[in-house]
Amino acid sequence: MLHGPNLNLLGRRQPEIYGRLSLEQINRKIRALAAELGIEVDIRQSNIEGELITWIQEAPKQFGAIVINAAAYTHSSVALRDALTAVGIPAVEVHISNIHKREEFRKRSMIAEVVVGQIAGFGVNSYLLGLRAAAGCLR
Ligand code: CA2
Repeated sequence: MLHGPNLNLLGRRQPEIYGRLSLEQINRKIRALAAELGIEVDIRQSNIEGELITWIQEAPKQFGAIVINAAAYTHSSVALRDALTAVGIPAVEVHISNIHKREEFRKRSMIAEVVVGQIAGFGVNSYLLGLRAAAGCLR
């Protein structure tokens, strides 16, 4: 489970868009669901594009699927798209907000075409739905 830039600020600003839960509170819900589903989850957050890319590249050694909220890199990063394409394990794109009913620049996802599917607009539940979707992709 990868959280991209600025998601460490969750719960502190813009609660009308991103909710009131902190990233740690969201992570607790993710871990609880993983336990319920009987799967292992490793959760990481980075504000650095290259670090996310390194984690994606290393993922197949340890993990069967990736769930990613690439945050603002969603809209800009060819490098993240290339990394997700290169690794060859299924990835699920998640967003807390519905990026399709916000500013024009958020409607374009650079990674949408290389992931299995996208879940957006369900608040913290986007992560939980994403985890269920990824669990369904595990072999
Ligand atoms: O809706 C989402 O999950 C986003 O990926 C969140 C990103 C945004 O750039 C995407 O367009 C949609 C922003 C994450 C930043 O989160 C903040 C949280 C609290 C205060 C400020 C930013």
